[in-house]
Amino acid sequence: MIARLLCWMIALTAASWAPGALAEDGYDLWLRYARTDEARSADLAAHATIIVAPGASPTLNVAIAELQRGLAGMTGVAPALSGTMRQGALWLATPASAPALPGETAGLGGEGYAIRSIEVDGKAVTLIAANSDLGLLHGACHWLRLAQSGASLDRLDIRSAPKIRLRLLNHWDNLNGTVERGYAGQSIWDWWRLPDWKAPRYTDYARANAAIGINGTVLNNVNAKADSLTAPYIAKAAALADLFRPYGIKVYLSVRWTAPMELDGLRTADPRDPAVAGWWRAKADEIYRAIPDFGGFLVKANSEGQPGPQDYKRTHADGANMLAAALKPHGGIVMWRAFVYAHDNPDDRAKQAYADFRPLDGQFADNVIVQVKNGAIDFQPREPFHPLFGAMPKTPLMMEFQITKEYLGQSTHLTYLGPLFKEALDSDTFAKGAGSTVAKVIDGSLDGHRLTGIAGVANIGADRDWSGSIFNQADWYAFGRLAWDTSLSAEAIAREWAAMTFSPDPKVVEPIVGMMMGSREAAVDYMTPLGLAHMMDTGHHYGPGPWVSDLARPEWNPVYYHRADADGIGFDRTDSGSGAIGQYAPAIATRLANPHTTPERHLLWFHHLPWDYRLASGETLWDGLVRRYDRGPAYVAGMQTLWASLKPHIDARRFAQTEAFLTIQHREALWWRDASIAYFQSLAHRPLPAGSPAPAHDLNWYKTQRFPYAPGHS
Ligand code: BDP
Repeated sequence: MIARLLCWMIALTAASWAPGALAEDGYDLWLRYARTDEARSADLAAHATIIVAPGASPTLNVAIAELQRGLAGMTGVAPALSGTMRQGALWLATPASAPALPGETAGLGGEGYAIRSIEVDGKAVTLIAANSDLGLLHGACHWLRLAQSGASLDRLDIRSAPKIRLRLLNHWDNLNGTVERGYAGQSIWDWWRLPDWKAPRYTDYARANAAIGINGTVLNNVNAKADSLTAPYIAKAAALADLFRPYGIKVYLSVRWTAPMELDGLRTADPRDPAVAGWWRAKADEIYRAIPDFGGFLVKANSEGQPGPQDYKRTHADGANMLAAALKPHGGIVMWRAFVYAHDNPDDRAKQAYADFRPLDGQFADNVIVQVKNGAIDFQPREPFHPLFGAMPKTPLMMEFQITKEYLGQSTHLTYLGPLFKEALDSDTFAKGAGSTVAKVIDGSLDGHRLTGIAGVANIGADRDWSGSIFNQADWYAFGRLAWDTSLSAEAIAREWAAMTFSPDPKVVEPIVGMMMGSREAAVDYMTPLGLAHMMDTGHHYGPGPWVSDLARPEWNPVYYHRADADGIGFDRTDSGSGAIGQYAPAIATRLANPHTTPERHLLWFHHLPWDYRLASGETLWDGLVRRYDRGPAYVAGMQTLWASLKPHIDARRFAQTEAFLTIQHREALWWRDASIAYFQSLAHRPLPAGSPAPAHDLNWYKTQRFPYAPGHS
């Protein structure tokens, strides 16, 4: 018996040291701190003393721990803590710990930092200065980012402070462990075993988010269950809040409008009813007793069947303000979503949020912020910016991006979202003349708002690599980096991420950045070129379904969006159509009224055009459409070739995952192309342009594909 046990032990020991047992699995995200070469190691080791004042706070402790972990990982030697200056040291200081700090921290606010190479007592040191320990944590993370990505650590002179106050993840996680539109496994929150079992992963989640400046997290799905407001679930949220607090991350909850009726039998959820307002006040008091720094509520009301104040003939403002009053004494806020469209409203879906919300401008309480998706429909591969941006100057508007790729290839397609986020942020609303960008609307500078925010629907799940694929991590990373600083370029962010995720070697970074930068455009090409939208199949939104026309509500059907027939294709949003163009500022509307002055990337979003309409290239709309459908899979094939060339430089496990996923992506890109062309050709009755291959199957084959178990649809 003992001999057998010994055999097992030997076998197990051998297995755990077998090659590959320590393979990279993506868990470490941008906090890998991989061992550097000797020269760089020596460079980094010169900084192996951390100077801090005694009596560190929990936040300063996590900053120190991160620096120690990072330096130990990169150099093999754990840095020492010291109270006195040493050559090369990293000096972490706030005005409270170092009163002589000469004006270093002015203008950095509560979260910003400065990193400067200075001399103190004849010794060269790197000063990380901030007004708070949280600023020091962010500064330490910035320094570690430089260290990991091979950047020079000399002559540093960096100042950085976020312009946007709330930088939040929105988890669409359900209490039963599923995730709506989640493609990375079950929910990261083990609601059942919380609050007793606090998985170590929660702390790593906080580290990863703090490193990119995320400062809040909405824990549950916007399609909320009232149960998340019961005492046991408040205690679970409180346990997470306790873990996240040292990292400067606040917890928020999505709330269900009818919670007072469902949980406590109130006869109404009318926001003007004193009993309803009283219920929410008491609920807010209860939450703040458990979570003193609770952030506030996120609300999806009167949208896609969710209840809301309109059920009682009240407005969104009435509803938001009632909740805001309950949170106000505690300093909490309400994020009220503008993602609304009603089953009994026959108007163009793209117009409905504007129609509902714009008249309410100026009516929201000062602790309400209206959360608007980047486009007017729904997180499509490409949408023009939402016309509400720039149209509600008296109301703070918060951006909502979708990091999880519901409409961009879900778990397996490599479609880097940095360029999509940037395109939206850089869009010019012309609200106050040229230069009134969406970024300036949401950072408050255009209209002088102090309550400002940006949210990303998280792509995080229980998968070991957090996001379902290594490359999906880049979207989480890019969201955080842009939330902190909207002026960063998508390419610079991709470069940082690739260096930290794989290697700072340009032989690795450059091809990877090359792959990433065109990848979202490629998805637009094979899914929804030239301004098409919502071509996805029913329910799961996985794969093409441009023919779908049998769903209960018109705007759930792809045919509603493309309106293709024998004569042409596209949604007429000019004055002769739905008139949606009129929701934009006149400078934009005038350009969009004419197809020839409409950017081709949005052409069919705004215009219904004949198949023989001439594009700028001189080719017909039909030929141009097909050419784009061809271009998408070709780009993916190019990514496959580039990735294959990287094999000698990438660890086996992560190489294999990406290789397999690119194979899936290529197959599915062809499927998208073929199905879309087969369908549109059945209407347009035109031959494919020379060199463009016929679809692999007939239209009926594509129509009969079924995917009842596609993930993400809860
Ligand atoms: C859509 C999703 C749906 C969400 C909705 C929302 O398909 O699952 O509930 O957005 O944002 O994109 O509320």
